[in-house]
Amino acid sequence: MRNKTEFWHAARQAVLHVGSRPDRKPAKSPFRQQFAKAIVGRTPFIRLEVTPPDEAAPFSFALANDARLKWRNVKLGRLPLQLSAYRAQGAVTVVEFALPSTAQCWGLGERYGGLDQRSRVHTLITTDDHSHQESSDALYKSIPVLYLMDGAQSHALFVDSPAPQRWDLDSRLDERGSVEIFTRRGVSIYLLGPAPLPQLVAAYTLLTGRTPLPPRFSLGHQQSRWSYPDESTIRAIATEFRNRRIPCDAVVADIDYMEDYRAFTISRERFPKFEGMISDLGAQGFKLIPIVDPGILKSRRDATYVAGTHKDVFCRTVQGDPFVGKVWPGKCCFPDFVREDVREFWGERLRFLFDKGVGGIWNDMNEPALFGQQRPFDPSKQQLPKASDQMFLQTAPEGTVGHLEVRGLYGMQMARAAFEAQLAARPDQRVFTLTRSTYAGGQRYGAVWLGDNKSWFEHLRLSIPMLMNVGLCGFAQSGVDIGGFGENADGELLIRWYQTGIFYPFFRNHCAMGQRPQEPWAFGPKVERAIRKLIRARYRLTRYVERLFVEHRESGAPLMRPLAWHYPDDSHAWHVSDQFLFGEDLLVAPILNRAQRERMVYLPEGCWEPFDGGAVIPGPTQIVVRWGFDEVPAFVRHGAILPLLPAFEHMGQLEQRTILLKCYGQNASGRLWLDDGESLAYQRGEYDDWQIQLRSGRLSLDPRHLGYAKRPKRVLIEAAGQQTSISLSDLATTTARRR
Ligand code: MIG
Repeated sequence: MRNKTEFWHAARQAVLHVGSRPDRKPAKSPFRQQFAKAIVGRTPFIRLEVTPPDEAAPFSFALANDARLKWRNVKLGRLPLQLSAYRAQGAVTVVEFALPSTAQCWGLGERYGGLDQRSRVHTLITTDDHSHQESSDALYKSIPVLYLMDGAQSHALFVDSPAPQRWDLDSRLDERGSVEIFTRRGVSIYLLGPAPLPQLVAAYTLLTGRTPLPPRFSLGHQQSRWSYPDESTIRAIATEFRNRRIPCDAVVADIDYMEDYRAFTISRERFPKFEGMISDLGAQGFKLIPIVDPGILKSRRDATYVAGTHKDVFCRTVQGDPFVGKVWPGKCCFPDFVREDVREFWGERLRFLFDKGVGGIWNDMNEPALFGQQRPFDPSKQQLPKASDQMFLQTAPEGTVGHLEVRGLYGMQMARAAFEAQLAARPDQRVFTLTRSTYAGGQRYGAVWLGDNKSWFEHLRLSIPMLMNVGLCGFAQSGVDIGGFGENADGELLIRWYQTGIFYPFFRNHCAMGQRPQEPWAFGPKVERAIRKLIRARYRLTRYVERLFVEHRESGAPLMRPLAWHYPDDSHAWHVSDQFLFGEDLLVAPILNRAQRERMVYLPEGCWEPFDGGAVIPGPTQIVVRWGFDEVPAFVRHGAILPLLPAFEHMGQLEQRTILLKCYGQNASGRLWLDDGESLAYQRGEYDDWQIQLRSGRLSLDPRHLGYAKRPKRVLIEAAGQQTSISLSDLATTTARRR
């Protein structure tokens, strides 16, 4: 193994319940010794193993690593938060812990609701709930990590099992929490902390992985619709963006590009020149992102079905026949993505699309969703059925198991197949994949969106805490459908949604079949003007967005952060979930209600300047702010230096745009990251990382790393209203000479 990162990749594969059963000789395993050292950083943690019932081993034991980084056994019952775990009747493992009244419950993946998940029962089982609202419970993802936020006593609890789980977070108001895991396999339980939130997230993402730097185009605006029905519509949409000078980097092809919705086919009638269309779009600065669903039509005339049958890739029932379920193409079979050979098979099929030049892959329906069978198991009513009574069987590394045992992995392993296939097809290029369903660690394989929201202000409001929680669970590139998927948007909603959405890490407008169109121009010139200005603001911030993804890679930090991430000592900040920080420097506080023109904004300590300019406001304070339709509803922190770009229309134009380093306040610092935005050369050191300082009017630029051959010659600096131009190439030469 070449370096630490690679070691981590290998370590994770073994640790996550993707496969390995907990091994029972931890102290002697050299791997685990290393593991303890690597993860601990500054964060203490405990790992608890519950072994499968059929094993003669003690049913559970706990391990902790102490200051000397040695594993030792700890007595159950003396763990922090009174953590304990045991096997209950039937196929249930139970984890119990104390939930002090002062603790908030953040994270837990994709939950419908605010930041704090406390005082309710949460079911984790991947579910296609296409009409979610307040009484919804399980959604598309299963990400079993909870942050118990309680000041200096904050912890993270990660229950590593892709089987269905039920988390009771003090629903009886008795200050107890519990997790029931419906499984006959083992479970690994990690308790990280006590530590501050950023440190907990750093440790959790060391354990489960981080999102690699995304390709630059995928930081831009994407336009989607179920469905743009044919080639000429897609071409027209792209041209419309360019004619109207509204920035956009990708158009999405939903299920209608295929022949009868069959994966790895293209409709001859509606997309006769699919490849030509993609290359023409490319010339205009657009990528095409096609959808790929897991269900393969059970038919002798379907090449994927034939090849898949030959290679035995489909999940089988206990009778030994391939399982058949209904989805878009009709009666379908489902690849067993937990198997590596099946992921490879899928990767070979995907080549068909990569060869045609698609910009990435959008994975949908991978809970897996089945028509008429949205939820195969309800843990509030049932016991885990015997493997033979589950819908179908799958192949875990230790052998055949019931589908429910590994259901949480289905979407993640499908996205992994797409991620790895794209990397193989285009070695050295960054990968874009988007998935609806996923599990803990799925952040390694790209972006997520939160499924079928509605064109409601309610869903705009909730996107903020929901995406913050998903981000705390490690998913850096996340977003919701801007404008809302179901129901009809209108001009005001769309504007307000873009005012928030320009700060979603994954930035896509998408709309359902049968709904009123909601492209940026759909509601007349006034709405279009406002949205154009907003999208441009996102593009002006691209260099900053890139820096935030670099930060995520270094520390696991999400892009959308709760205020308490940076202001942990501010007790008010702990309770704000209708505002967020976009990195450390931007505080976003958009309008989230119909017909509202003003809102209360909480500004923590420091000085804050409106992004579009205006009077500086000292915090901490609560103020009323009026946001016009075309205003960027954000404040910049004094002390920041933002890398800004002049407006442009697609990422292919970024390199030619002069960077303006805008200093906010007398003393400020910033960071400028430069690389090609497309390849993996940054992993070989081909990037620049500049540290910028402004101290009482004196400015300095110091390269922490110099490796990008195509660095721009000059950058502009703006401090105290004055602009000066600085030669980066001269600075780079002198630094190189000094070294
Ligand atoms: O049964 O592909 O969440 O984004 O447009 C619906 C059609 C299937 C659900 C996805 C949505 C997508 C739609 N899909």
